[in-house]
Amino acid sequence: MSKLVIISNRVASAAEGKRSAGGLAVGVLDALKRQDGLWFGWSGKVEEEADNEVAFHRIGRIDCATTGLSRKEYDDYYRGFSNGTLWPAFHYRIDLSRYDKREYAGYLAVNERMARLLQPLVDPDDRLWVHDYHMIPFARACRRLGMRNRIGFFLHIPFPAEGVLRTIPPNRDLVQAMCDYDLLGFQTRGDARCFLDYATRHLGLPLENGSVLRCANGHGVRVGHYPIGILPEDIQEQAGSNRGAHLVATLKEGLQERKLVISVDRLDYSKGMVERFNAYERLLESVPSHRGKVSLLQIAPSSRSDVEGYRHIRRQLESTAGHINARWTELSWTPIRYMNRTYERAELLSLFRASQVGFVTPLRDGMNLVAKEYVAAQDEEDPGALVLSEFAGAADELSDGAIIVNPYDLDAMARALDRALGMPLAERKERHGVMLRGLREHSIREWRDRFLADLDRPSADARPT
Ligand code: GDG
Repeated sequence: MSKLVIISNRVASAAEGKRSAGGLAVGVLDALKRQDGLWFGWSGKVEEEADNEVAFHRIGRIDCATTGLSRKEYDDYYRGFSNGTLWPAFHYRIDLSRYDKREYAGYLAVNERMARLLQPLVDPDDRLWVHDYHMIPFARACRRLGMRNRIGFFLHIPFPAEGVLRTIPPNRDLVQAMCDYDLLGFQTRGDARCFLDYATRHLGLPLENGSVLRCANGHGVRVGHYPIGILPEDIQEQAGSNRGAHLVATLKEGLQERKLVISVDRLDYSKGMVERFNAYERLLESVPSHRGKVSLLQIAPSSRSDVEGYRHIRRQLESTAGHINARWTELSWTPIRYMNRTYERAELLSLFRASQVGFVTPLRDGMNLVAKEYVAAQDEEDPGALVLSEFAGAADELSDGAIIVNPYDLDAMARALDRALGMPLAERKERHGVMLRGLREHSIREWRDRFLADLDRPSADARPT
């Protein structure tokens, strides 16, 4: 029987499988849970020399195969081109994006080495599903090895507009490499449109039937949008379980009836945390009745701390929180609780349920699973309100129930917070109901099924032999 092979930069270890803090890992684990398959990628280990060994482990029923990276590969491929060039540019931070052609060569070489290591583990009728910006040229590397499997690619982060993409010097090569997939999936219609704009207008490739791009080599690539979802029932169950009860009790004791606004993000400059803290301060300045009556809890586990932009955002956030707290704190009230740590998933979900407002305001985000998890974790009889950035992919699906904000507009964010904190129960229930229905209809299972069904659809061509 053919299997599903998932390829992503990083494969969770057995221990991380239980408490992973990345959106991709959450999505991949859920997608593989009910299907025989293999998850292949980097182990997370950095060695002096890459040894081309593949190690195997299991996460529940899922087989995992991993390899290490050499120090140089890590610097060029991971820290360099993936997270120093692609991530910032794809999130519209061209001020933080730098380019070094040696790093790009390293990025291509790691994709090629990974493809060579995977090849012996793959049967000809297996389907390959490649994830995210680290692995854009993976299909091209496979094709060069003669692999003719169906290969799909899903981009978890935004795909930028042409003018931004072109600031990455090898933009043409990257997009041409995407032509070696059979299916390209994006989070939103807007992302898919940006890709098609570039491919049709800049590269002059024809689009057939609205969704199949005819590439220079004659191959047809199907292009679509597949917003990643969650498992709402699972989240509801965990949020209401008593695994987080102790934590919530401690929190409530400290809050003493104050309202709680919660934000949870990997510590990343794309998540808009500084702007968010400033907007919260604007609320305290402009609506005095909230002073002493509300707390903001920001949970932000560290991420990519060896990339310079990340060290900077951490310092900036600490100083912004420090400044706001120094200005407003009273003996019995701390306005911002900023925690640079992770929680167990069930604990996190219980904290979502115990908060009156979910404050999710990235400057750019492919989807943002936290927004969806916040909604699913609520008590349906007394749900919290969601304030959500218009620049999160999730805004496409949640705009009927969330208060949508522009994260660059501090006054508008402060007004939105004020509105969310004072929202009557009937309105909260109505908005929550609309969002929850949408999340149930478009769960992560539907995301996986739709993507794989489209990957199986014969594309509009026979791949030239
Ligand atoms: C990328 C894209 C896209 C966070 N802190 C803890 C913790 N988390 C979990 C959250 C959520 C996940 O991590 C974060 O997912 P996001 O979607 O919010 O963001 P990214 O990590 O940037 O993910 C994003 C996603 O891929 C999927 O396609 O939505 O746009 O950037 O599940 O709950 N989990 C635990 N403890 C923590 O402290 N257990």
